[in-house]
Amino acid sequence: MTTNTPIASLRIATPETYDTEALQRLDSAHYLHPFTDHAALRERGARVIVRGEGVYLWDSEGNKIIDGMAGLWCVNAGYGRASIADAVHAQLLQLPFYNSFFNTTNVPAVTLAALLARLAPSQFQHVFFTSSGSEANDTIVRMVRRYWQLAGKPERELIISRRNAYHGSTMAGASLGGMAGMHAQGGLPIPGIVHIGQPNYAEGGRGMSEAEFGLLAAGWLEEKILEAGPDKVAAFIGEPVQGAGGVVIPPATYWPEIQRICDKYDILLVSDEVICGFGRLGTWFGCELMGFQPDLIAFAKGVTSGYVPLGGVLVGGRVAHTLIEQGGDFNHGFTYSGHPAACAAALENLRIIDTERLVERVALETGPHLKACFAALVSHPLVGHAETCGLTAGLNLVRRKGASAHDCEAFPATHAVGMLCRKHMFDNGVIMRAVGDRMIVAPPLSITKVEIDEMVERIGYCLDLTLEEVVRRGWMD
Ligand code: PXG
Repeated sequence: MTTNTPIASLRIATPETYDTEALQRLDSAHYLHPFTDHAALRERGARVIVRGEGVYLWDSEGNKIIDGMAGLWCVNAGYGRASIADAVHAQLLQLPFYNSFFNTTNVPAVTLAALLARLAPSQFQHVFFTSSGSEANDTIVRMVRRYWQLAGKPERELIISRRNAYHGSTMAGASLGGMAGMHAQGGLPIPGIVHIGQPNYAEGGRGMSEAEFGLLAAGWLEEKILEAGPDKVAAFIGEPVQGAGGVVIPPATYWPEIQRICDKYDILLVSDEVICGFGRLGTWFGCELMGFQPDLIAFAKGVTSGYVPLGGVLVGGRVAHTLIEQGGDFNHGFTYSGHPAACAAALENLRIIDTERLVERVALETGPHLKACFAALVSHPLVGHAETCGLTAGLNLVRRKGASAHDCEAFPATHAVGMLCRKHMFDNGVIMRAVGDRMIVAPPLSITKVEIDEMVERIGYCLDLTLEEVVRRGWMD
């Protein structure tokens, strides 16, 4: 169909020339999207997003959408930041690329490394750059194994992660992740990675307090360590709050107990902060809110607000010292490690987050406001329970409400009520993610209280539409 398309016509269309159907045809003919059922997409046609400003997006049909997911948990500073574009532009003119291999460095990478060391908890004085969160987690797998070799314990290779965690889509990232659907498509996880249960109180905490459940769930780590043999275990990895898994917020007792167990068995503790880093939870890093001191931190997304791809690993003193003083060459790296334009974007983005006090605003103003708004949504007949942490929140669509999260009756999974609800949101100008029947948001950190009110009002309206449809289909009385 498109093999004869003239090359000259394949330029980026301007707002005056967007032809949605033509773009959808090209999209369906040539573009394989991530995590997408392409046969279904071909039927519907992809929505073409063409512009962003603040917390709003516009599609090629002129619809204005409030972006409750900050792109994909990443546009922390909001859209349309000319100063980030200017910083990247200036750097591209000055030096678009040079590598950091072979005893070479570049000015933005050095400066960003120093800034990250300043922002991160004090044990982090070193950083390794990648271009994504997946690459950051692959780097972590290689780094912890190298660390234990150098520490004289090469048999410590096993990494413990959690079910329903998301750590990326590369072979190691998908293996660290605990997504059954991903493991089923290609012989994963790779050897040397095992999983324990997630600290999901609504799912597993029936009959106990949150505090008791937190200790129980952390105890699964100790059980797994003892089962594997403590001298075989290299590291434990977890997201402070599980994002893609559905905004799973652990009880306050969980992470301190995980820390105690890792210390007891001398196991490296890794915090995957690809979502929680750079202010999402109201602290610069999620581990600070959750009260633990990791040895390694994976980051990406919010470090540049997604304007340019960048990720990396913050390396704590214990690992850094061993790698630097005893390690010689660490045979690992990417062409784009420390990419000057990506680092320039990060520097300007972090300056914005700092000068606009976005992290404090999440802690003191916007986060508490989102909490109050989601607490109010629980009065809706479809909403069983809702939880928030900083500027991320989730609510569960249920068939019958109960006195607590444990007493609600879920819809059968085959009804896919979450997807139905997501479609109403999509059609009515608000983006919310569905994880099963849990609807989640993580808006830009630049969102105002007034914009939160607008987002929540639209969410309420779409919940009404979903309720009407669910009743019409006879799925609810
Ligand atoms: N760790 C965490 C905690 C993540 O959330 C990654 C690693 C991988 O990062 P990259 O940059 O390689 O994608 C992520 C990514 C979703 C969704 O549906 C979430 C992510 C990616 C795609 C979809 O919520 N998070």
